[in-house]
Amino acid sequence: MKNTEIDTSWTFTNTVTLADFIRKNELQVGASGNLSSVILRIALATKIVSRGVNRAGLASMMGLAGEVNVQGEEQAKLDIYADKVFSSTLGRSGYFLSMVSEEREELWPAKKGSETSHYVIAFDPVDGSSNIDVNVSIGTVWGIYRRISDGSNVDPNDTSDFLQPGKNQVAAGYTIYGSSTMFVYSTGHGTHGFTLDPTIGEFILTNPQMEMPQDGNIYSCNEGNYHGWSEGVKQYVDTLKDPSKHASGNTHSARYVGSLVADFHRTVLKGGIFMYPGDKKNPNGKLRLLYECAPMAFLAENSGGRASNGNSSISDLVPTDIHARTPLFIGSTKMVEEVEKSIREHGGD
Ligand code: P6P
Repeated sequence: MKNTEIDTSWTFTNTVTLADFIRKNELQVGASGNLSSVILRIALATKIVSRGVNRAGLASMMGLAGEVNVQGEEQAKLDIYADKVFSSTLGRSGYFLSMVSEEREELWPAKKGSETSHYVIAFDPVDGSSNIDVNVSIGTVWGIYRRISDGSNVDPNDTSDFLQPGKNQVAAGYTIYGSSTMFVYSTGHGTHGFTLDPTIGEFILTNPQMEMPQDGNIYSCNEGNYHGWSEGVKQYVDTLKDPSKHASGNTHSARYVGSLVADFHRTVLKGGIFMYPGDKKNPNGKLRLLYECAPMAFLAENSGGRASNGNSSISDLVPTDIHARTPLFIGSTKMVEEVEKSIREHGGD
C-alpha cells in the first residue's frame, strides 16, 4: 500500500450515530444546537447507567439500598446510582436551571444552572427497579421543558417550571436496558430509536421514524387490580378477553412485564394498549404524570399513537405537583379511543 493511501476498511457503511442524526435533524429544523447538545448529554448519562445495570450483579448493585424514596417505595441501589449519574452528568452541563427526579422529594438547582440555562428536566432514573434483581428489562424516562421562571434563583417551593402540560415538552425520551440498550427520543419531529453498540460505545440509528400501529391485539395491564377498576375499564378489558364481545370479533393477547418502559416499547413497535387505570384505593393510579406519563405520551403522539387519562389527552394535563399521579391508557389510537368510549358509556370511577 502506497504510504499516501489510508486504510479505510474500518469505516462502516450506513452507520448513522445518534450525533449524526441529531445534527442532521438540527440543520433541518433550524435548531439552535443547545437542545442537540442536551440530548447527547442525556445519551451519555444513560450509557453510564447501562454499564451499571449490566454490571449490577457483579458489582453488588443488586438489591435494595435500605432507603425509601418520596413515593414510599424501597429504593434499589441502582435507583440511587442512576439518580446520581443523571443529576451530576446533566447538572454540570449548564443547560438546565433545575431538575426533578422520582427519587427526590423536592426539585433542586442544577450544579451549573443559571439565568442562561434555558431548560428544566424531570426524570425517572430507573423505572421498574423492582425488576432489577430478576433480570427483567428496566428503563430511564425523561422530559425537558423550556423554563418559564426568570431563572434568577431556584426556589424548591417554586415548581412553576415543571407544572406545564406535556405538550410543552421540547423533548422527551427513554432508554430501555434490555437484551440490548436502546435510546428512544423525540423533539416533536417523529420518534426515533437507536441501539447501543457497546463495542464502540455509540448509539446507532436502528428505528428511524417509529410508527405505532393504529390498532393492535395486545393488551397490557395488571389484572390483579381488576376488581378495583371502574365499570368502564372492566367492560373494555372483558371485550379483549372474549372475542364475541369485541366489535372486531378478534382475539387479543395479554402481555405485562411490569416495567413501563418495556411495556411501552413493545406497544410502539407492535401496537396494542398499555393501561394503568385508577382504582378504588388509588383513584389516580400509580404512574407519575411529570416523569413517566407525559414523556411517554409525547413519544406516543410523535409515533402516531394516543395517550389518555381515560377522559382527556395526557399531553393536555397540568401536574398539580411534581409527583402527581394519573391513570394512563396509552398505545394504538383505535384501542385508546375504544377504552375512552367504554368509560364514557359505562362509567369511569
Ligand atoms: P404494578 C414499576 O414499579 C412501575 O412504576 C412501572 O414501571 C410499571 O408499569 C408499574 O410500576 C407496575 O406496577 O403495580 O403492576 O407492579
